[in-house]
Amino acid sequence: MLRIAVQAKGRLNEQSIELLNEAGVAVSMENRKFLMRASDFPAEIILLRDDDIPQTVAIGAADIGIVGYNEVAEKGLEVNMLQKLGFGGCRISLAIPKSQTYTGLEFFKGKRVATSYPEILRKFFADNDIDAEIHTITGSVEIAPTAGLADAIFDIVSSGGTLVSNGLIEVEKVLFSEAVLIGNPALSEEKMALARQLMSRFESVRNGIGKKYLLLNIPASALDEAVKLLPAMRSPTVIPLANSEWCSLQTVVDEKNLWNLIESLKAIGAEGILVLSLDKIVM
Ligand code: PRT
Ligand code: ZN
Repeated sequence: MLRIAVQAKGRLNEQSIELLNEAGVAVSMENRKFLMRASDFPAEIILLRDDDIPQTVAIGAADIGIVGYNEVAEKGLEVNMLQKLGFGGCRISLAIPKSQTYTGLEFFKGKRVATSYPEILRKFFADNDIDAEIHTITGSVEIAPTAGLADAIFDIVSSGGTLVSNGLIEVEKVLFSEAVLIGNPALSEEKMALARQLMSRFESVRNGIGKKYLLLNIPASALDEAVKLLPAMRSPTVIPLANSEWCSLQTVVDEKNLWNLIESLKAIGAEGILVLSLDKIVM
C-alpha cells in the first residue's frame, strides 16, 4: 500500500484531492480523517501541513507527497522529484515599498528582508554576493515593511494583488513554483510501480485539461480543407454518412482556439457541430 501525503487544508488541498480522485484514488473529504484509505487503489492518504510534507516523505513516513516546489526547495531534504502537476503555480519574489527607487540587487545590501523562506533567500543572496539581514517570520510577511519590521520582503506572489494592496512592488522573481509529486528515495519496487502507475494516470488527467472533443458534419468536397484546419493527435476520425455527399469528422482540439476554429469550419460548410467536454487522454 502506498501512503500519499497531501496538504490537509489550504491552497493545494482541493486540487490535490481532485487530481487523486480523477486518477482513481478516491477519498472523500466529507468525513475527513488524518489517515484515509482510498477505495479502488492500494493507497492511503495522510493529511498534513504543507511544511511537514517534504520531511514526512524524506524519512519514509509517507511514500510520496503532493506539495509546492517552494516547500521542497526551502527544506532541502533528500526526496525525489517525480512529476510536476501543473497547478498551484506561483513565484517567490523580492518586493520593496513602492516609494523606494530600485537600483538592482545592490539595493538589498545591508537591508532587512522579511520572509518565510530564509533558506532559499540565503542561497540567492550568497550566489549574488549580497550581504543582507534575513528576518524569518511566519505568516503575513507582506505587512512587515509597513510595520517597520523590515525594508523589503521575500514572499510568494501569484496575482500580485497582495503586494499592490500593501504598497509593495515586485523587483526580483527568484523561484518559480508549482505543485509537484515527490517520492521517498528508497521506495521498494512494488511501491515504485504503484507510484509510476499514478504518475501515468496524472498525466492522462492533465492531457485532458483545456481540450474539447469536436464532432461535426462536413460536405465530402470540403473534407480535405477541414482536415487541414484540425490538428488531431494522429489525424481526425472520418466517418462516412448515409448520404455520400457528407461525412462526419471527430477530433480533439484545444479549447483556447475553439471559437476561431468553429467559425473557420462553418465557413467551409460544416454543420451540426458538437463540442463535448473531455475527461482524460490516455496516450
Ligand atoms: O497550513 P499549511 O501550512 O498547510 O498552509 P500554508 O498556509 O503554509 O500554505 P497555503 O495553503 O497558503 O499555500 C500552499 C502552497 O500553495 C504554497 O506553498 C505555494 O506552493 C502555493 N501557492 C500558490 C501559494 C500562492 N499561490 C499564493 N498566492 N501560496 C501562497 N500564496 C499567498 C501569497 O503569499 C499572498 O500572500 O497568497 C496571497 C495572495 O497572492 P496574490 O499574489 O495572488 O495576491
Ligand atoms: Zn505551510
